[in-house]
Amino acid sequence: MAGEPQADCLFCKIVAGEVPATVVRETETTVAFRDINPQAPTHVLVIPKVHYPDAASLAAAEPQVMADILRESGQVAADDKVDDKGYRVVFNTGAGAGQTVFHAHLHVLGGRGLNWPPG
Ligand code: D5M
Repeated sequence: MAGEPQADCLFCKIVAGEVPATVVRETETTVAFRDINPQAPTHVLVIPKVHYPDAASLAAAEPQVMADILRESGQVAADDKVDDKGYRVVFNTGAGAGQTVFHAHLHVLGGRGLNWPPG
């Protein structure tokens, strides 16, 4: 059922504590942990505890959780002290945009200069 943990989902396993992760923040609805393959000095993923495959489906079903994720991204940037120089938040959506894990997640990238447009 939508929102329920999926047995084959890596990020559901991180939420459940079945796969280790470097967790930096946790709330009732979200978990934030360091990306295993960082693309910047700060590279943290903020995910909902509930399972939705991408940002749009999460926002449609649970808009408050989406707001929680966005608030948490700001806290991550502040905690890592990258908020003053600028940072980027990204939801890759669909394989064509580079999404590889189909549990919604917001990338928080900072600590270096970031080009626009992204690759
Ligand atoms: O981003 C998926 C991201 O998930 C990618 O940057 C690597 C990261 N990843 C994959 N496995 C792990 C574990 N086990 N811990 C932490 N980070 C992980 P996407 O937008 O789907 O390409």
